[in-house]
Amino acid sequence: MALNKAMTIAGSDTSGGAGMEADLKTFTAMGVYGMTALTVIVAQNPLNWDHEMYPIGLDVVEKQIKTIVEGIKYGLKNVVIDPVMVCKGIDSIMVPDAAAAIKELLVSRADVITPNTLEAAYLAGMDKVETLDEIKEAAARIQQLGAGYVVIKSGSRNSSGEAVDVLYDGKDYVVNTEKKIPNCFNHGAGCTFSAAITAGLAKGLSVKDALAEAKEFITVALKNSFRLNQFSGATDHCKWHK
Ligand code: PXL
Repeated sequence: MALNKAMTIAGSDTSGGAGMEADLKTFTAMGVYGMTALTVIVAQNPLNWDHEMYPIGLDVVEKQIKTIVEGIKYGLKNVVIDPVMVCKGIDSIMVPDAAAAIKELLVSRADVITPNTLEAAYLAGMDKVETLDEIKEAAARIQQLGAGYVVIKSGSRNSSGEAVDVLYDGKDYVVNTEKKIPNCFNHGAGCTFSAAITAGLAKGLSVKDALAEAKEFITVALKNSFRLNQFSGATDHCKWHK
C-alpha cells in the first residue's frame, strides 16, 4: 500500500511536547510519513519557562510549503487547522495579528478545525465559551465562517472533572464527555490531538473515525504523560499501538 503522507505547518517547540515535534512524533506513531514547514522557533527560558518566539521569514515558510506542494504532494487533501492562539497557562491571545489572520484566511479552508474554548470564543466573536450551550453556539458560528467540521475541545480550561469535546458538522452535534485523566501533564495535548486527526485522515479514515482514533491516541498519550521539569510535563507520543 502507498505510504500515507502528511505535512504540518507549525512552530517548533524546543521542549519537544507540542508544535511540530508533537505532530511528527504522532504521525510516526500512527504510521504516517511526516513533512514540515516551520513557521517559528519557540525556545523556553530555562529560568522561568517563558516562551520566547523566533519567527521564520514568510519567504522561507513559503519555500518550504512549495517544496512539498509542488515537489512531492501536489493536490493537498484534508486540511486540519489547529488555530493555536494560546498555550496552556496563558489566557489571552498571544499574537493578535496572527489570530486575526487565522480567522480571516484559514478558517474557511479547514476541513476540520480544532479550537479550544478560548480560541473558539475568539473565532466565534463571543465573550466566553464555557457552558455546553455556549460551546454549541460557538461551533455553529465557526462553521458559518466556512469550516467543514468544527471540534471544540473543553478540557484543560474548564474547572469540572470532565473533558467535553463537541463535534459539529453543520447539521448535528456529537458531544463526547469523559472523565478527566487525573494527575496528568498536558503540554502539547492539543497539538497531538489535531496531529492524530490529520494522520487518521491521511490514512483514509472518515472524519468521525479519525476523531475516534485521535481521542484514543491522546488518551493513551495523556495517561503516560511525564514531568519534563518543575514547569512542564508532556504527553507521551510513543505509547499508542493499533
Ligand atoms: O501547545 C501550543 C503550542 C503550539 N506550538 C508550539 C508551541 C506550543 C506551546 O508551547 O511551543 C511551537
